[in-house]
Formats: sequence, C-alpha cells, structure tokens
Amino acid sequence: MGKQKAVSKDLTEKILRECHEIYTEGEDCLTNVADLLGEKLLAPRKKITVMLMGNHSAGKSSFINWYINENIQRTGVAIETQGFTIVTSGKKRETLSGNATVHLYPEFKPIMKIDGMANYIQTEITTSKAQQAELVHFIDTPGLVDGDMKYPFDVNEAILWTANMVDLILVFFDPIGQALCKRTLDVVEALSEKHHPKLRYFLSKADEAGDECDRQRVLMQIVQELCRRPSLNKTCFDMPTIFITEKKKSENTGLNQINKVCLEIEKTINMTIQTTLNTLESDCEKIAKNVEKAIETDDANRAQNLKNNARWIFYSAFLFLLPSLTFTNQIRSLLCSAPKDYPAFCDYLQFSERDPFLKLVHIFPSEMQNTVIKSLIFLWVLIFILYKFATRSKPTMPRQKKKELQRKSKHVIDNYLPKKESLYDKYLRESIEEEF
Ligand SMILES: Nc1nc2c(ncn2[C@@H]2O[C@H](COP(=O)(O)OP(=O)(O)O)[C@@H](O)[C@H]2O)c(=O)[nH]1
Ligand SMILES: [Mg+2]
Repeated sequence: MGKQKAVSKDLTEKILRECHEIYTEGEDCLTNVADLLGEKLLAPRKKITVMLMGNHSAGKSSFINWYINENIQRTGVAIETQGFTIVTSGKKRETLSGNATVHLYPEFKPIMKIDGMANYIQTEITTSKAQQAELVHFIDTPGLVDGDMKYPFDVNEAILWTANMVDLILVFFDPIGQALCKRTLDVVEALSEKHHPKLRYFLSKADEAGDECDRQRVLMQIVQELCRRPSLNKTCFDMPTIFITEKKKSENTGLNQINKVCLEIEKTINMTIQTTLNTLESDCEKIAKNVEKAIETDDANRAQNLKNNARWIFYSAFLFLLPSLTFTNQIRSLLCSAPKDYPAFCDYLQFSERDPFLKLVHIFPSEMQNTVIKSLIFLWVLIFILYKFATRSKPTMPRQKKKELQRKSKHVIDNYLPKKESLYDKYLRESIEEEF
C-alpha cells in the first residue's frame, strides 16, 4: 500500500527550477515557441506564495520570523506593519523597495496596480534555509483594526486583490486582541466567497488563552462569530491552536499545533509541484498540436492562393477582353481615319461593328451615351475590385519560419515530455513509500 511522504527539499526545488527553465531558458524554451505561434504562455513560479492576514498583533510577523528562524519582521504590540511586506529567501540579505520588488519578482506586478500601494510594499530578502523557506514567498499584511485607524490605501481591497495571486491564505485570530474585529471578519467573509479552498484558520498566541477551558471558550466564541456570516457557515472548519514556544506566557499551554501550519505549507508546495508538472505536459501537447494546426493552415492557404491565382489569370482574361476590344477599335479609328494611305494592317482591324461595347452604347440615345459609357466603366472597375477582393491571397508563413516551428515542436516533444516524465517519476518515487 502506498503512503504519502514528504518530498525532499532538494527534489522539490529541482522540479520547480527545471520546469521554470523549460519555459524560460534557451532559444527553444516553451514561451519562445508560444511567441512564434502568437500565443502567451505563463512560466510556472519557482516558489509558492503564502499570505498571512488577521487582526493587528495576532502574531503574523512573529510567525514568519519563527518559520524562517530569523528576526526579519518587526513585531510588537504597536502597529508595526503598515504596508505589505514580501519575505522571501535569496542569495543575500537585502531590503527592496516596491519598484525593485517588481523588477526582481515580476509575478508581484499586479499588486503594484492597487492605488497608493507602490510606496507601501517592500521585500525583505533573507538567506534563510530553515524549513521550506527557500520555496515560499510570505506576504505579511497590515494588521487589521476597527475604528478610526487610517490606512494609506484601501487595505480590504488590497488583501482581496492579493488573494488572487497567492496559493495559501493563513488567517490568524488571537484570543485577547481583537479576535472579533469587524474588519477582519469582513475581509475573511469576502475572501471565503472567492478563495475558500485557499483559506486556513488558526487560533494564534494560544498560550495567552489561559487554561484549556478558557481556550475552548475563546474558540467557541470565534467560531460562533464566524458562523454568523452566511458565507462562512457552509463548511465545518478546523481551527488549530498555535503559539510560538519561545514567546509562551504560561506553563499551562496545552497542545501547540504549529506544525499544522507547516504541514499546510508543505501540502501546498506538493500540490504546486503536481500542478506544475501537469501544466507542463498539457502545454507541451498544446504547443505541438498548435504547430501542427498552423502548418496545416499554412499548407491549405498556399494551395488556396495557388488556385486563386490561376482563377484570377483565367477570369481576368475575360474581364480584360471587352475593354481591350474597344481600346483596339479606338486605336484603329485613330490610325485608320485618313481615307488614303492608311497602314496596311487597317484592313485586318475591321471589327468595329462587332465591338459589343459600342453596340451597347449605341442602343441609347446619343445624349445619354456619355453617361452610359461612364457607368459601364464604373461597373467594370467595381467588378474588377470585387473580384480581386474575393480572390485575394491568404497569409502564409515564410518557409524558414515553418521549418523552425517544426524543429521546435519536435524538440518540445522529444526533450521536454520525457524530462517531465522523469521528474514525475522521481517525485512519485520519493512521495509514495511502498509498504509490503
Ligand atoms: N505569548 C505569545 N506572544 C506572541 C506570540 N506570537 C507573537 N506574540 C507577541 O505578540 C505581539 C504582536 O506580534 P506581531 O507578530 O507583531 O503581530 P502582527 O501584528 O500580527 O504582525 C508581539 O509582542 C509578539 O511578541 C505567541 O505565540 N505567544
Ligand atoms: Mg506585523
């Protein structure tokens, strides 16, 4: 029987990195091939994004510091976090402003579009290798408070917006602070309507909740308050109690389930690996299919153009017959109008009576003939234009581009699909432990 096991950090990092490279590195990478087809492909991210939200002083920043085992974020009872901070790991310790953040991590560009956010977003890069820190971007959000507190931007809107691009949302409720803060509940309610599967609730700073009885009472109270909101009482939800051991206030702290938070992060990473590998496979197949389709369309267009050109030559012979007859007649009448010594070929050009154009014109009274000639010329030009439009050439690709597409498509199928298979194989072998 198979049993799910944690996949090593090295393998996880390798899978995400190699998948990212398949999309972005080298001339034959997937995004380049898609570009050639006029399509846009999004490269998979190398890290998952976890957003923390909750009341002011619920312990969000402290949790990030604990997870990465480094004091990056300022913590305290005063309102410390006014804007959004992205905490991520990199090669060296650094603090980046909003613009630099977007430059380094273009995936966060959408956040900057929120009104007034540009000055309230920063990135803290840590060198931490603790837990899964290298695979996670944390987004620390401003603590939410009720009342007159003025935020420099629409904080509810910003959190809701950011939620679109994160993989996991950790909601922290603390027992004494403002577990029942209206603003927090409003945001949680709005989040749960759109991002229900991403949300996880925790009772943070559980060591401050008193003894087991008190703690249960606090939990009951929060759950009761949450259930008052129609969109929140649909599912039964779990609310593990967590606290940071180093900060614990009392000895009588009961069960600390902080590992459940880590487990949720790990599960999200695993899900991301599977989704990335599946998307890689479907993107490769889609590209190969679209290249085939583009080449088929091009072949069909070429054949159609050839047919159209042949038709055009054939029909235009008819189309030009009438005016050329009249034209020759006009020349003849010019050259051969002198009764004497007209050129010898004039004898061969005696077909003025047979000129259908003039015959048609002569049907009309002489004062109308001018208008009839103009109308006929106009009609002829119109037919000419319409016909040319109907038989116009369809777009075709240069032969070189066609060859390049075929080569790239073969490269995708021959190299990327087997690579995906081997990565999946390694992943499954590590995550499923065979038991006999
Ligand atoms: N007793 C206890 N205090 C905590 C815990 N986590 C954070 N704190 C304290 O709570 C205060 C607010 O924490 P902070 O992380 O700044 O909260 P934030 O506003 O949600 O970011 C700080 O003084 C922390 O030291 C915990 O698990 N137990
Ligand atoms: Mg904070």
